[in-house]
Amino acid sequence: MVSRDARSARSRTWRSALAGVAAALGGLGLAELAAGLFAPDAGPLLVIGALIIDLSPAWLKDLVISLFGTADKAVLIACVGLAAAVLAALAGVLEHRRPPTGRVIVIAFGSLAVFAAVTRAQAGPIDALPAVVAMVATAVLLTALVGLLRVRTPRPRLGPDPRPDSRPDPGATAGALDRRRFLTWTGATAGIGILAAAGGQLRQAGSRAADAARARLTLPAPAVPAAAIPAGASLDVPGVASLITPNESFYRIDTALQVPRIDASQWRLKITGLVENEVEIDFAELLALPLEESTTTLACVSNEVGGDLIGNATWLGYPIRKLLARAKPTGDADMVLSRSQDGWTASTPLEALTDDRNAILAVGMNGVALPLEHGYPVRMVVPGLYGYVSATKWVVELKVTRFDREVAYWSTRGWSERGPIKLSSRIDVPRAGAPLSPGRITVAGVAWAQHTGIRAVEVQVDEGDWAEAVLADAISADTWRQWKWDWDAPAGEHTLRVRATDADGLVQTSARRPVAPDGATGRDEVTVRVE
Ligand SMILES: Nc1nc2c(c(=O)[nH]1)N[C@H]1C(S)=C(S)[C@@H](COP(=O)(O)O)O[C@H]1N2
Ligand SMILES: [Mo]
Repeated sequence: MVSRDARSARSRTWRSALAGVAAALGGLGLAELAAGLFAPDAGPLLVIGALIIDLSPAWLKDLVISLFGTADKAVLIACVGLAAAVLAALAGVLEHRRPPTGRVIVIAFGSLAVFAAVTRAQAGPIDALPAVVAMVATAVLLTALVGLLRVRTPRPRLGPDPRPDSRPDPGATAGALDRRRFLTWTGATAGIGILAAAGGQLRQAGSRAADAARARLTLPAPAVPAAAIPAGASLDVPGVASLITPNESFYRIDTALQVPRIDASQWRLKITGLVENEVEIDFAELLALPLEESTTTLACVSNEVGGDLIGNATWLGYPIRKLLARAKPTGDADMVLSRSQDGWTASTPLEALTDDRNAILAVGMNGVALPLEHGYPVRMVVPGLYGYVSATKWVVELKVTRFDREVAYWSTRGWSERGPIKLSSRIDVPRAGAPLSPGRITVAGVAWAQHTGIRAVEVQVDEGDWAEAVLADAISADTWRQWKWDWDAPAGEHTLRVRATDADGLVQTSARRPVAPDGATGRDEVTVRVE
């Protein structure tokens, strides 16, 4: 005969295994939700699956593909899920018998998932979030559910039972109550996990739909093509930033923890505020307008002297001044507060959007629809102004207003209300620390003074005289310009400095100022050893 103690021990083993599985369902479900919201494609099962793919030998991959064909990924995820369930059950049992062994298992495998998430190609720090959620939530739920197995279980009675036999056994009643409580909480945990996972999946399906819609979009041909880029605009010096920055390597700066995924067919832009007519335009209407192409260099106010928060692209869009002309700003207006779908705002002088500069509502970047992270479906591009006061991505509203009435996102956080881009220049080659031998060395880089243009660039070695660099042909005043200078380098340690002069004759200052509140100043320099 099996003793009552042995039976209850066995049932508690089953229940602790169940607790482990439910805790993992809860934790992984919440992780899927986090992935759906903040880090698509970084769900813990998925990243572990990807890690396994990376680590498996070619023959195994071939075998799996030959066995399961295109279902190979689904099979892999199912296997990872099954393994996770077995591990979770084991963690439940061990957490019950030898706490905190179960939690240790959860933390160990959670750490593996975090590792898998952040070591993927193109992974950002946010991609660790789902795995961290899975680890922490599973550990907490496991502790709580296994804890329910311990409370108020009948205590072993020492000595003779003083109660008369006729009384109901309070231990047994409490046991039934505890069991019900345990099952309720376990079921609830598993249920929440499943719901959260479903929510995450829906959310990911939504973002994939936005990706797919963007990929399908064919942009109209420009009514006004960009001025041809002169052959002499690139000096073809290896190591100098390419004249046009590829979309993949274009710097990205924004406050969006999660890139807004806008359904372009739902997108509308409203022009509101101090206008005679409110104007509203949808995406199809915008694309039907005569679009213009222009090449403009965008820069971030946080770009340090010599930094790389700057890029040059050919944009396709519609002049904002033409839309504003329809809206007819009233005489007292002096600013446009542009707002993105996620609430971020920028304050742009009305004049910069109505003068002859090519301020546009852009839909295309280097021949393709705007990448999601660069503002799909529509963003602003305004030559001559830092991004934080002009380049609103995912833009949905232009509110015509006054600087003394509204303050934009960064202007309430220590940055200036106005942000014209400062004249600057950068040395791209030689790089600090590169091995150099005496003789001819090409010093080269880029210089920019958007909307004014560059007239000259000079280079100085140590404290010597400034020497005039060769300038590449300009694309326009709105783009950076390459420069180079051939240096007959003597052995020793040397410091190279650069300074630009803009088309108005202003010489780049040597006074070093930090990026806040309105852009860094100073001169880029690089120290090299020639030997
Ligand atoms: N919606 C939104 N637009 C934004 C920002 C932002 O945080 N949110 N950042 C701005 C800043 S500070 C810069 S420098 C540019 C950068 O544009 P990019 O990421 O396409 O290079 O976008 C601007 N537009
Ligand atoms: Mo910026």
